[in-house]
This record gives sequence, structure tokens and C-alpha cells, in this order.
Amino acid sequence: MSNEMDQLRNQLDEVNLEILELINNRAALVQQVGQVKNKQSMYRFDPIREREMLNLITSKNNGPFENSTIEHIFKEIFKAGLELQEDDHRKALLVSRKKKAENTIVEIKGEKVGDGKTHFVFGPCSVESYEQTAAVAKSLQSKGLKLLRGGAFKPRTSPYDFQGLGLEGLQILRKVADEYDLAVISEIVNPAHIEQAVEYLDVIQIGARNMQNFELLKAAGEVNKPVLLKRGLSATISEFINAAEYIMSRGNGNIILCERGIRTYETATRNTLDISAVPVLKQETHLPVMVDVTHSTGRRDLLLPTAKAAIAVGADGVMAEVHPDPAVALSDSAQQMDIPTFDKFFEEIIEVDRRLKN
Ligand SMILES: [Mn+2]
Repeated sequence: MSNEMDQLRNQLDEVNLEILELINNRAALVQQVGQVKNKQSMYRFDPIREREMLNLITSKNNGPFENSTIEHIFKEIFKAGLELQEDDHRKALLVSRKKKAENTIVEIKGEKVGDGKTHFVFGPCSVESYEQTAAVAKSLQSKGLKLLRGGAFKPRTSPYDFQGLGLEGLQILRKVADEYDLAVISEIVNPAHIEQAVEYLDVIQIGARNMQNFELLKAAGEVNKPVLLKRGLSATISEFINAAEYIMSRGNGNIILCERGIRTYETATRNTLDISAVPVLKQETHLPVMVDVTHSTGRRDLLLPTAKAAIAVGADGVMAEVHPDPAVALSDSAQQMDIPTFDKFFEEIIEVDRRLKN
């Protein structure tokens, strides 16, 4: 009895190995078909051909498997073959670690974002006037900081909210940045504005609400200017990475990713800071990753703890909003830091940074 069982099992093993060999023979043929299709730029998946193959197979099926079972098994084999034909497109995005193992370093006015040190971006939510922007710039300069942010085009939730100074805002930013030896980061919302904006900006920001504005992403990919791409309000990490791919696929690989919180059911904070997105993005891509603590929390009292978390988790930079008089700010007045708060925040965060990165 046990001898009979052994024999049957041996036969099964042999059949398994035969099936294995046949499946791999089939895969090799499928790869050849894929190459021919590539040359003729044909679509890889041909449903009519697949149906013909299934019909032929089931017409010769003598059981004991039902036709539906046979179809199911063969469809899985077909699917695996089709995946073999895909030339690793999804698996090796230009922004992926698989494509490039070493970190991308985005250089902005001597700041090498992605070099392993922590870089800081501060500035008002919106540029409101020369004086307001200059007051923040002066504070940055006194701290030896180089990266000034400020919104000129503000895509606001309500069309009746302050929409920004537009071109005039960019001009103020450029003037202030030159006077205080800073680099300027500002959001552009319209693909048609990109060309003009590069005259004023050192970094083009693509905001959360525009993360999947594909025409804007493509336009930003066609200029020779670093891009700071924020994660969309409800974007998955995969969608975020693909948005960056839109930029890089057009030739511009100088991209900084910025986690700025996502929408969840939680209401204690303005958004939910997805802190684990930082190491995920660092693993999946070679791009530097920043954390915007202002928009993710919407709370001044959480800026410091979340900035600490960002550094601890491996972020390349921290972004926060600073306004000389937040109470009268035209946007985000609840969470911008005034200058004395900023002084204290910065003092503490560089101390934490020193401890963590020593
Ligand atoms: Mn803001």
C-alpha cells in the first residue's frame, strides 16, 4: 500500500516537473511574441487571440477538469506571460530606487537637499507686501538660512478667499531674496505661467491641490528648475510617486517630494501627517523628501513636535510658515509662527537635529 502511494507520488513529482518545463517553454515563446509586437508597436494584450486559445484548449478538454476550471488555470498562465512582456515599466520608474540607487541631491543656492543633512524652508503662507516678506527674510538671514517660501498664486478652497498677489508677489519675492541672499520657492498653478515664473523663482512649487494637474506637472518637467512637489490631499503614496514621474519623464529630475498631511476622519489636526510616508518615499524613490509641518497639522503647538518627528524619521528637510504678524495674515493665520516663536522654534529644532544627526 505504502509502496503504491510512493509510486503515485513519484509520478506526480514527474508530472509537476513536466508542467514546470512546459510553462517556462511557453513563457519563452511569449517573450519572443512580445519582442515581435514591440517592433510592430502592437498592443501586448489581444483579447481575441486569448479567446481563440481558450476555445482551442477547452475543445480538446477530456476532463476530469471542467472547462471553467481549465479556463481559470490557463488564464492565470496567460496573465503571468503578459506580465513578463511588460518591459518593467511600472517596476522601474525613473524616480524609483530600482532605477537609480544613489540619492538625488537637489542643489539650491548652495543648499544640497538630499545630502543627508536637514534643510529648512520658511516663509509666509502668502506674500502680502514687500515689508511683510522682508521681515521674514531678515529673520532667515540672521539664522544663516537660505530657503524662503512665499505664496504668490494661492489656490484656495473658496474662490472668495485671498487668491494671492500673482506676478507682483513673484516680483516681491525675487527682490527680497536678492536683498537677503536667499533662494525663493513659490507655487505655480497654471502651466502657462511656468515659463515666466522661472525668471523669478529658484524652485517651482506644485501644491497639494495640483498634484495631479498633469499638464502642470509636464510643464514643470520641461524647464531647468528644481520642483518641490507636495502630496495631494487624498493622494496615495503611489499616486504621489507617479506625479513625480510625470515631471521626471519630461526631463527634469530635480524634484523634492513634500509630505504635507492627508485627509482622514481625524479632526484634531487640519490634516493627518503621514509620517511613515517619509521612509516609504525614501525607500521607493531616490528623491529628497521634506515635511511641511504647517499644513499637515494646522496647529502652531504641533509644529515643533512634528518637525522633530520628521527629522527623526529621516526627512531631508522641514518646511513651516512664518509671518511677522500672523493675526492679520490673509491666509493660514491660525498656524503661522510669528518671529519670536520662530526664533524659539528654530533654536530648539537645530538642537534636536544636532543630537539626532551626530
Ligand atoms: Mn499656507
